[in-house]
Amino acid sequence: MSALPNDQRSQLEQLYAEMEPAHLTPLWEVLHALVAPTPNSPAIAHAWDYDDSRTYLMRAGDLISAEQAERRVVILENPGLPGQSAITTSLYAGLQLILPGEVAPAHRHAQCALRFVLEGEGAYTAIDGEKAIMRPFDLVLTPGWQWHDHSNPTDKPMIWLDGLDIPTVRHFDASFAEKWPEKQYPESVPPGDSLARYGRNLRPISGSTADRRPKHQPLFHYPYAEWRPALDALAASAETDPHLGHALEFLNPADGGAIMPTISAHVRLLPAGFATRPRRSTDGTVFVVVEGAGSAMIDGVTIPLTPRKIVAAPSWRSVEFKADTPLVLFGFSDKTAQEKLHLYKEDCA
Ligand code: GTQ
Repeated sequence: MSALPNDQRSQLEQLYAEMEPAHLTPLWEVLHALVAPTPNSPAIAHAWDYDDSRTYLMRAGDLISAEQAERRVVILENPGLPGQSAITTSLYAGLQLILPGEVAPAHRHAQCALRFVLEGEGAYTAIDGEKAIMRPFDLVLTPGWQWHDHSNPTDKPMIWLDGLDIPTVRHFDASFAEKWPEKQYPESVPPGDSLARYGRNLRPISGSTADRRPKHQPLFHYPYAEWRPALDALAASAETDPHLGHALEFLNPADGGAIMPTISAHVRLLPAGFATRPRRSTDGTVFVVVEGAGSAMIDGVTIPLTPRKIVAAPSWRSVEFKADTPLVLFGFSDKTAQEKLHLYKEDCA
C-alpha cells in the first residue's frame, strides 16, 4: 500500500479500532505480506552438532524412561520458529533415544514419520507387528495410522533422527492418535518380510501372503546397505549433476512416487573437491551428513559439515555444498506435498 495523507491515515486507524471487536481486519495493510511475491520463510538456516545434542539426550535418558515419556525425543526446533516444535515450516525433527532393554510403547497417529538411524545397531521399530531391524544410516518409515513400537534388545543406546509431518497435519487440524493397550503390538510376520517382498523392484503376484501390507504403502525399510552402493553405482555411470552431485530419491514401490504422502527423501554423493552450483527450492529441507567433510553455504552463511551434523535449509534460500572429501548426505522435505498442491518450484543458477 502506498503512503497515505495523515488525515486519511488517522480516519483509517479509527475504523480499524472500531472493526477490531467485530473480528474484522483490513487486507490492504497486510496484502503484500500475505500474498508475498516470493517465499519469505520465518525459518532460518541452522545446524545441530550431533555430539552436543546427544549429550542432552543422554541426560534425558538418565531422568526419564522411554515408557514414561512414550517417546523420549529431543526436538530440533528451528530458531526462527520458537515454540512451534518445527525444524522447517511444515516438518518436525527430533533425536530419539532407546536405551538397552527399553520399549517405546505401541501407538499410531495420523502423522507420517521417518527414522534415519544415527547410532546403534540391532534395535527395531515394529510396524503393524513387523520388525525392521535397524543399522546406522538405515531409513525406516512409519506411514500414517500404522501401529508402531520401538525396542532395543541390544546392550548399547540406539539413537535416530525422527522426521514427521507434525506441522503439516497441525496446519490441516487433522491429528488423530491412539495407544495400543499393550506395550508392543503382536508380532505378525517375520522381520524383514516386506523388504523381501517389495524391496527388490519385485512384488508378490498373488496368494494369501501377497497383501500383508497396505497396498498404497508396502515398503517401510530402506537399508543403508542397499542405498549406499546404489549411489556409488550411479557415480560410476553418470555425470555429476552440477546442482545436486549424484542424487537418488527414495521411492514408494506402490506408485513410483515419494516415500510418503507428505515427505520426500533422498541421498546424494558429492565427489571430493566437488562444489555444487547455487540452487534454491520451495521445499525447506533437513540434511544429515552421513560421511565425509565439507561445507554448506545457505544464503551466504557457511556451515562446516562433519558426520551426523543436521542442517535445516528453509524454503527458497540459496544452497551450495562443497565436498572436501567424498560427501554423502541424506535429506528430507515436503517436496511431494507441494507437488500435489502444484506449489513446488526450484531455481538452479
Ligand atoms: O516415534 O512415534 O519424534 O509419535 C514424535 C512423535 C516420534 C514416534 C517423535 C512420535 C514419534
